[in-house]
Amino acid sequence: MKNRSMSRRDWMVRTGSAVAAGMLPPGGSSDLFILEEHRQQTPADPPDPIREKRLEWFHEAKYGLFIHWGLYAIPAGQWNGQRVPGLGEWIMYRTPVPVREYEKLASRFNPVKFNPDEWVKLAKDAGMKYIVITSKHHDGFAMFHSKVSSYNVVEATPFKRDVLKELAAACARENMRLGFYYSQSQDWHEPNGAGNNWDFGPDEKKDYDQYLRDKAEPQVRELLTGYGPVALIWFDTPRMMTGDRGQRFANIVRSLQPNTLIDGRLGTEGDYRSTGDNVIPGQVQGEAWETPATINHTWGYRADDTDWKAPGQITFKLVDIVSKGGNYLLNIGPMSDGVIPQASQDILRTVGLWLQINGEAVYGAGATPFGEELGEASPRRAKNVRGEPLVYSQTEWRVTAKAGRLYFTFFEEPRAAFPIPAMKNAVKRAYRLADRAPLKTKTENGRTTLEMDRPILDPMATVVVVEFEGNKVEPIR
Ligand code: H79
Repeated sequence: MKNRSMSRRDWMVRTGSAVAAGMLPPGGSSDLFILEEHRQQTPADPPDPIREKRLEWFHEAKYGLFIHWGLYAIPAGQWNGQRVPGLGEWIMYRTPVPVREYEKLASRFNPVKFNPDEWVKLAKDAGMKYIVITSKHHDGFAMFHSKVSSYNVVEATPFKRDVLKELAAACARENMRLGFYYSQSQDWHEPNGAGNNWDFGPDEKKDYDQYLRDKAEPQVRELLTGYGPVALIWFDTPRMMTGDRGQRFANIVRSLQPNTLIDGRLGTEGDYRSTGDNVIPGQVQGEAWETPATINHTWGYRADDTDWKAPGQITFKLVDIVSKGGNYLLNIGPMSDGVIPQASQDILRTVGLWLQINGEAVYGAGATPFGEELGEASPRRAKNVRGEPLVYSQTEWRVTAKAGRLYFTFFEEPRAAFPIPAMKNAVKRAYRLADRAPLKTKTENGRTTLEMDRPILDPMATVVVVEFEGNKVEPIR
């Protein structure tokens, strides 16, 4: 967007005082920024049957664990005793730290408490169906044993262990799908990678293809050959991905592992649309999509960011996203000793307990056939910060759907007689998902209402299953 030329302050002023007053993370409102490079590439229309096949597991999975782990976990938001605001993994850029200085972190990276089996167990307990971990973030440091750059976890650290290889083995043991985040454009360690203008001058003068040919492309090849089946390559910030550069990466992925998904930030067409960081669309989206999101405000660990989202908020976001046809890729930032902050573990496990009981409403569930529950469009056609029609969102309840079934998830006490949105299909029966307790229904003039017990069963969210005639709802608008 045009905001790149806008200062952070201007941007906040333009987005209104609510943001400035209430929503500021400790390091500034960085996770509200949407940059030009996050503009999305939407998959081709009409749908490609090979892509649809590749996406089957993704549609079923709905909920994944994002892990941002790298050298930036050592400074954890502070450089030489000074707090550096913003995203933890951006500390090299924001300080800025010269490459020769930042590199020294590698000699201190020794996460002796790293236990990949525990990480996978956490994802499982949380009810997450895939993991995506940073193989190389913008700082250029590879968390795997790369032959094309010795700036990697095996050769440059006292730890000397291939983190990705060990995590891949743990995932294989537990049948957990594993994908890799790879920063294809920004690489602040390389003279010809994008982003580092403090050591290497402006990007415009760089021999970008030298970096791509000698590091980024061979590293993506390594990830797709040495680590078993790769569920997904998660590219990010597609700067300078002009000409055939994006396609060159796509060709590498497709030729080595044709089933591997490509996210929406390669710079050329991927398999699904990635929203901006922490952005959840207001309406049902027609194609496959995913929201990458933080559990606090940073991605990479920051010692001072303890502003965690509550389990109830995460549950709402998950069901909200599923009801709009998307996936939720929720991030945690492990510390430099290999431990995942306890608070984030507890939050994930609390949501996991809810999913153990109510997961049927989430996994493999499709979008709402209605939409009235999502909110109302601004009557005066106001636009949001992204220039899309502004929706005044409603958060009381959401609907997800499977063949012959609707799942109404209530986040607040529903009206005593809750009217099911108008549809042609007759209601067969309704029951609470948690304990299968039947609900009374009343049908008048073809419109069915649910008689709900009060208080509703689960203070976090209660799911009511409505079985109807036929497979697919035909709403009456
Ligand atoms: O990996 C995570 C982020 O590091 C990455 N995407 C997610 C998944 C990301 N790359 N770029 N951005 C997010 C946008 C970054 C914006 C900011 Fe900044 C970084 C705002 C403050 C620091 C750029 C630099 C804009 C102002 C300073």
